[in-house]
Amino acid sequence: MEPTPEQLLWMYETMLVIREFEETMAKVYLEGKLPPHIQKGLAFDIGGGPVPGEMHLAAGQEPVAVGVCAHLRKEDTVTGTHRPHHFAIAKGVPLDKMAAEIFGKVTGLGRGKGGHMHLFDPEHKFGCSGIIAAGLPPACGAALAAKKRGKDWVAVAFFGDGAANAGTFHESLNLAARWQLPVVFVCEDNKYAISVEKTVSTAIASNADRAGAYGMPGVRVEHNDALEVFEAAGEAVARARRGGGPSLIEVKTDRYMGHFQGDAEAYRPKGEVEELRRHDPIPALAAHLRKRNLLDDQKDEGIRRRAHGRVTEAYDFAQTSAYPDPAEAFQHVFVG
Ligand SMILES: Cc1ncc(C[n+]2csc(CCOP(=O)(O)OP(=O)(O)O)c2C)c(N)n1
Repeated sequence: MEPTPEQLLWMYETMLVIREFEETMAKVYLEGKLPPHIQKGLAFDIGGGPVPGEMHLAAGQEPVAVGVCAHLRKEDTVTGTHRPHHFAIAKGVPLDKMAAEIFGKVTGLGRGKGGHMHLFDPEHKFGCSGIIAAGLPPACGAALAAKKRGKDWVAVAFFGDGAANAGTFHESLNLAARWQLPVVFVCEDNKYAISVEKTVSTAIASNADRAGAYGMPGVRVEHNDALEVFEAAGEAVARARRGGGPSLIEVKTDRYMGHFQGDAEAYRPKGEVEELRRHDPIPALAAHLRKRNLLDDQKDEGIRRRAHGRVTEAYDFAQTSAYPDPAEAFQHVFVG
């Protein structure tokens, strides 16, 4: 399936937005976490600064999000992971409300109570969780609801290679296949689960091979390339939409940053990130667009300026928004 010019340009701009969102966050996140704490003997104060708590960024993994979401509509559901920004952006979650949520502001998606791992947007049908593999069962639920209501909506569950060894992965695949649910399972193989290499934790090389055990098609995309992901996802989404049931895609992708910001990354072979960045999927897609005469210097400049403007506006909105009133601390939350 060939992407249309609109889909190609959308994927390119969305990858630029994601990359800039993540690189900006990497900088802002460090505010208040390094000196003077270092002088006080604390190496890294994870509770300090405007974005307290852990931060998992997805720079490098953009092709997975855009290659799949290019096929989705607003009515389709997406569940993400603890590393969720690229999925949310590609699904169309408003950037300003997402940024505000990450900064803990009252204008955020969850009025500042969820933070970066818990972005929920019912309007754009997006949710995610800090619990590994927790997104697969709700994606099956959304797919079951669509099927029962006679809609051609699909659900996509994104998860990591580490999550593919969790029980809910196997339970969800079995249920989705048994009930022929319109769901697409998409595994991001970025080589690591925190510091543990996939080769150490997983008995087989490709999680796509596990699909056969549940009677569904499985495809592995070998390159971190938006066009390759687009092609594999196109078939899987179309199959789900026409009532052909679930499928599983595993994409070989690259995490450019630490598992979390502040990760010393001692487990990485020396020079690994530099080598990965030599195959950056964003210039690769730009080159493809130029070859197809869809991009020249002037157009590229315009797209980059617009992407930069969208990210800057979102951060401005988040940083200038108010914190929630402490009086509403127990509103909208589960209190046991
Ligand atoms: C149920 C559960 N177990 C353990 C953790 C701790 N944990 C957070 S991230 C992570 C690794 C996830 O690896 P992977 O699924 O490959 O995703 P990636 O971080 O590579 O995107 C673990 C074990 C958790 N959040 N939830």
